[in-house]
Amino acid sequence: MFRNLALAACTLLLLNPRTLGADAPAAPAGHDHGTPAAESKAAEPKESMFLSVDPKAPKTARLVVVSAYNSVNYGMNFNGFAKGGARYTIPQGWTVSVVFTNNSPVPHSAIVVERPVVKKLQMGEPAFKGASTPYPVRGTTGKAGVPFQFVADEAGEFAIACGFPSHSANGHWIAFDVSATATAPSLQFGEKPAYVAR
Ligand SMILES: [Cu+2]
Repeated sequence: MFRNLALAACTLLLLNPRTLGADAPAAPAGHDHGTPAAESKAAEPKESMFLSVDPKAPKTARLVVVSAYNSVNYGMNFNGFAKGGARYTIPQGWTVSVVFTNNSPVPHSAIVVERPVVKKLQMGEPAFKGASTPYPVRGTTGKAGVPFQFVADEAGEFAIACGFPSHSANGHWIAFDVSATATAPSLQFGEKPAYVAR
């Protein structure tokens, strides 16, 4: 019964995330946004959980990207951040090896796009060859890790966005910069100093 309620709430969320407010059926008290209870137990995100350097492969950054990590932005977050609130910076030319998981029964995905694309309803093709989960429009559910890898061969301001239609426009994206001058990958949460992986 409870599970059905939670799924019904998620369906509502899919249809119109912005209208889901404090009166959402599955919204726990004391949170800013409604969310299924199962999503609200996540530990405080720590940068080192989501970024490391591969000790065996040269110039390879390993990213852990978790969709619906917690209840932030109705679960439409990566690693607990939405609307560009977290920022990866990768040195140009490095290989980026991502493992994507989705904590929610709502389908989500991850696709690297140029920053202005996040405002669109559809994400189109990834900015780098291979830089998305399979079928980013359809999305995936389930906590099994989905790996993908690409070479960040062009400097610029990009984003890791959800490819499910309208999610990114509703904030389901974080910043992803490729830097011609950085010498090590880093991850910044909000206004905190960036965590540099070595
Ligand atoms: Cu999404």
